[in-house]
Amino acid sequence: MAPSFSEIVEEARLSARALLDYGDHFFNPTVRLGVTGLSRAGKTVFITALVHGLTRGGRFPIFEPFATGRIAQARLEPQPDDAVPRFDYENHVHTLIDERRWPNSTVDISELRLVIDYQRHNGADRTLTLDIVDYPGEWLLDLPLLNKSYEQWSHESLALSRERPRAPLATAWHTHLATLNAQDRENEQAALTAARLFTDYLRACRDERFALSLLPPGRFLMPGNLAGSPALTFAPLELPDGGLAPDGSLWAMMRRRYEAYKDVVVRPFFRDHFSRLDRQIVLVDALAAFNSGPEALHDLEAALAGILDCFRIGRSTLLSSLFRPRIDRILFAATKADHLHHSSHDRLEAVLRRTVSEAAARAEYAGAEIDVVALAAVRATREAQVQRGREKLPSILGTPAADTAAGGQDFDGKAFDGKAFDGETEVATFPGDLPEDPEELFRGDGAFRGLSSASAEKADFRFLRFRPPRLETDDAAGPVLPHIRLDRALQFLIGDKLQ
Ligand SMILES: Nc1nc2c(ncn2[C@@H]2O[C@H](COP(=O)(O)OP(=O)(O)OP(=O)(O)O)[C@@H](O)[C@H]2O)c(=O)[nH]1
Ligand SMILES: [Mg+2]
Repeated sequence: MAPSFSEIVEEARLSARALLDYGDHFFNPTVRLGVTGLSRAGKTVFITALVHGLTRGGRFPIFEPFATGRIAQARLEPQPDDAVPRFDYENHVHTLIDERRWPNSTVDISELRLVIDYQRHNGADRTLTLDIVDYPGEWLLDLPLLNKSYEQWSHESLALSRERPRAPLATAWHTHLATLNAQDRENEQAALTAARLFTDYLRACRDERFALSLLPPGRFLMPGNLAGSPALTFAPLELPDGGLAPDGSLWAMMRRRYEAYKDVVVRPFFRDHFSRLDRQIVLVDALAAFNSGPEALHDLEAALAGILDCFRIGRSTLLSSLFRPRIDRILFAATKADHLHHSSHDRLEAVLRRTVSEAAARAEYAGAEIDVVALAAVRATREAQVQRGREKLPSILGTPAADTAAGGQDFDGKAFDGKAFDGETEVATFPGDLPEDPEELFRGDGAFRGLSSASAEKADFRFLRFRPPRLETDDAAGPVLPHIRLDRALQFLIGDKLQ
């Protein structure tokens, strides 16, 4: 298909930007690191811990330039993009360390510049600028819309909403949909109601119990300053196969708005942010998906395939042979691994590896180097062996937050449900073992049950929400945040740039 005018203009702008960035790059090597993940995946905590560790001297034995003392210092500097909010680092550190609370949810893109002074292996002093860009994974999952017509998207979204476990959550929206005829005259009230019910359905899918991942358009759940605008007031319709939208019809109206969504939301994101990244870490809350059960895991798999597809889409656009999106390394990280005993970390990694590799194969992905890690940016727990009868159980100790609602089990097998935590007392929990064979998690035959298919007491895996750890403060430079494998992530993401 010949590229449309707007696509050509877009490409021209992209290439001008790439040249500009390239010039900059030459004198002052810069790595733009994208940090993304669906909402609550752990982006804010990850960036805060990473910057804290690099600037305050964290314990990073596997991050070679740091461990061998070649990094002289890392400091924050004003960021390059004036129109992007600054990542609120100082506040997040204060919340995490002084208040022992997790930072509040963030819904927008933000940026932070870190400058690293280091010594090359050959002894020369150099500087690497690391621009960290935090953006919602939901925006990334919107990119495939660029290649989809309204009709395609509508058809796919409807089909998905008729499958389990989504179908029961879509009842109200489907009922309204049945009263609409796509060929009728356009009608603002019908569009408003459809968009509202469709959004309610998306929100229900994201609910903790279901933890579904694949929910475009992303801005419906985080509208920001676009709330209520026509670009966000559309929904899928039941459409006849083939045929064209009659002028002035509801169908034409929905289609126009879908295209507007792509123009005002998706394209600018691609142009201004995505296409400029060099490296990418995708944070995945795989534990929340386990907690919900196999359907959530399959959904996550589809979302990861969608994400990998984005990197491919980026590479196959018109000018990509000249100005390829630069991402050459992608790290998929399962976050919050501190909810598991270390004996299960390798299993967590294996599950993610399986999920990503199937997704990569389906997306026929060949391009950037991909790796997988199970990590905890901030380790909120310690480990212990707890004797139960004759058995020694590999357990974790932590302080559950006072508002913890998720189910759990103590050592008498009693459910934690309904038990109030005071937010101060440490408890030992046995979160459940991940199965040795990752396939068990994906099978829907009840081999492994999550919360959406079993009550909290019957579910095979459940976790509590722990408060951030209490830290030793006898160190003159201030406390250091404990972590799990954050250094391995750093080594993969920027280790080669600090040779
Ligand atoms: N135990 C533990 N919990 C974590 C860790 N990282 C994140 N969490 C939990 O996950 C929640 C979400 O983390 P955030 O970093 O705010 O996630 P986010 O991706 O920035 O979320 P949004 O801004 O809402 O999109 C936190 O409130 C914590 O409860 C971690 O390393 N360990
Ligand atoms: Mg956040």
